Amino acid sequence: MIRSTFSFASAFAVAALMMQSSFAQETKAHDHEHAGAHAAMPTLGVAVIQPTAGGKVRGMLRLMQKGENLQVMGKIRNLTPGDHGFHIHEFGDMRNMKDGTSAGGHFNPSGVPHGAPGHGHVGDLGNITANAEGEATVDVTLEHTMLHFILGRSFVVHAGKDDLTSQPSGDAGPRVGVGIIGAGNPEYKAAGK
Ligand SMILES: [Cu+2]
Ligand SMILES: [Zn+2]
Repeated sequence: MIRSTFSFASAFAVAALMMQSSFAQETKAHDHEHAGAHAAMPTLGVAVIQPTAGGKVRGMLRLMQKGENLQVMGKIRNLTPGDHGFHIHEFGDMRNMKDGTSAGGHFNPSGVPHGAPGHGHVGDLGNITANAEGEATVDVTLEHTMLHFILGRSFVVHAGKDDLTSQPSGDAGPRVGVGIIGAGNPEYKAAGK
């Protein structure tokens, strides 16, 4: 009886030790996961705008995180003079550059109707305006937007003007330029490339 109690107790002690050791291992693995999650969020982004089939629209946009706001700056060339709808579309997918439709619709995580910047889709950036030479200068600030929220999505420039009203996308016409929003290489920042 005593002997059997003793062996029960030692079996229990061994089991407790094993549990402790596996707990220690789990804790270690958990710490490791957290180290990855604490990697720095990107603060610089870039989007190289490329033309859909038959077009010549090209550009380069740089994104800079400034606190909780995100600034988008750059130039887009070879546009027709005037206003062009300019949006963040849901997918950074350029597999169909015949018409750019693989980029999906406007980025709209909150499921609201299309509208003017700040009043519609998160991706509704309104219009950019090309001068007589077909060049548009972009300088927009997205308030309360973190770069990682739109990283891997895309900018799309349209042939026509976004009327900021028509559903589901402002009647802005065909997609003439698409660029995937990627993490920017900081070495290119100073050079203004
Ligand atoms: Cu669009
Ligand atoms: Zn929209």
